[in-house]
Amino acid sequence: MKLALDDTIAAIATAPGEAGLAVVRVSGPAALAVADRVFRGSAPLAGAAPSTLHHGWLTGAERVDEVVAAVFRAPRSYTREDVVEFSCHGGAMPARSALALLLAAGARLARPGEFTLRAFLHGRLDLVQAEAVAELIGARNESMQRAALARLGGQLSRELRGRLERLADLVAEVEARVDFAEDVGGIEVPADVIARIAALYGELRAQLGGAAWGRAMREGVPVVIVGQPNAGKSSLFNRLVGEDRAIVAAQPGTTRDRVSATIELHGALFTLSDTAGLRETADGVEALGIERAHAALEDSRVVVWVVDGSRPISDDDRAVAARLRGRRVLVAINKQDLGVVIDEQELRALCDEGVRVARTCARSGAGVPQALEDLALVAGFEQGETLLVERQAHTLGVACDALERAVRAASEGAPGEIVALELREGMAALEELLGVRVSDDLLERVFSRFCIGK
Ligand SMILES: Nc1nc2c(ncn2[C@@H]2O[C@H](COP(=O)(O)OP(=O)(O)OP(=O)(O)O)[C@@H](O)[C@H]2O)c(=O)[nH]1
Ligand SMILES: [Mg+2]
Repeated sequence: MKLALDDTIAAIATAPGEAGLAVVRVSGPAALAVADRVFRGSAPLAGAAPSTLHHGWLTGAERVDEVVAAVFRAPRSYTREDVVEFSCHGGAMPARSALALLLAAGARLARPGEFTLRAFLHGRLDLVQAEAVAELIGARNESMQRAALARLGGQLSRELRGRLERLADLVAEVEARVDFAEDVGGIEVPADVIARIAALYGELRAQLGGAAWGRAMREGVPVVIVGQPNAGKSSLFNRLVGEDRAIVAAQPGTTRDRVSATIELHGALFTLSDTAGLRETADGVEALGIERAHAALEDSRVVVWVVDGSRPISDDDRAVAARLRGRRVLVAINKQDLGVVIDEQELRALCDEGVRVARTCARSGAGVPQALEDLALVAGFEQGETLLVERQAHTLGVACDALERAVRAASEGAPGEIVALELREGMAALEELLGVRVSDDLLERVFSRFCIGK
């Protein structure tokens, strides 16, 4: 990608099709001059005050549209360059004719994402924020929208910049010891510096943990339904997903395979999986199903644990509870219609703090709407949870691995030079993540995902 900033670019910024308006955008040093070649209003736009609107006509050999021109002057514009945005009539022709006029008047057709690229090159956005623009445009549910807006607002960038600064300090400290080895007592990395590297490493790892969550949000947060045979898992699964997908039968050990369905709750996607009841069994096929249930449990941070409320807690229940530690759990006390004998206090005590309890009758559907609300809360994206797009997760992973190697080397008493090398690699990755230092290739990859006109 040629990173020229000296030419003036133009593109249609709105989606094609019949609509009230279509917007054509011009940005660059000659934006006002180019616009004035085709715009006929009460006065030339070159003399317009910053951030003002002007009515007029776009005119070539003949008039092509009646428009409103919005004038933004550098640096107070999306790209930090002079920008004119023409609001044309919507539909197939007006914007296309307007664009043709602007190109004939000296603008170049913008490449996908080139307006945002310019905002990045002029320092208005870092790379994480620029990616958030694409994420926002592509957001398909409220959670994705919220996450993209948080990143656009710079939340993740600030965190990452803080960590990059701390890493730079650590590099400086380790290297200073190498440079003045005699003065500061040896070239090994002292324990307090190792501890600080390890702490930073831990934070980056935790942040990386959010990456899987980000992917899940686009594809569906995995939620596994577990419990003992016959507790009513399949019945509840069918109720939660709103259709009869899983086989329900009075006989324990009915479900063998994992059955999944995706639902939307408060704008986020959840992929629910019904699984085989967990118990010791001599039946080979059932045992395979139970293995699958365990595997599903491994993949899911969110669990719905279904218990039969009409029976007291059994040792098998306690065994299930032990497997749920560290996960977000919604306990569904099912079969409410049969009379509840289970000890809810004890049930809660078997779980981590923060567990939610729902009361359901999967047979009639009673309590299911509330269970869905509870599920959304249990699975809820915590504030401040970092959601990363693939590139960010990958680059953060590179930084993590480098810091992990640095901690290991330093702990084993490796010379400071070696530790510094690893730290520098981590720094380079964080810089790439933020776009402090990036190759043209990377920019090409990031911005080619954008639509034209953004
Ligand atoms: N009375 C009553 N019966 C229920 C309720 N939920 C499920 N059942 C019944 O309990 C039996 C087992 O239900 P399933 O949904 O197949 O239970 P499961 O947990 O999937 O069982 P496995 O697949 O064998 O592990 C069936 O006869 C259901 O009709 C409920 O809320 N009340
Ligand atoms: Mg079942």
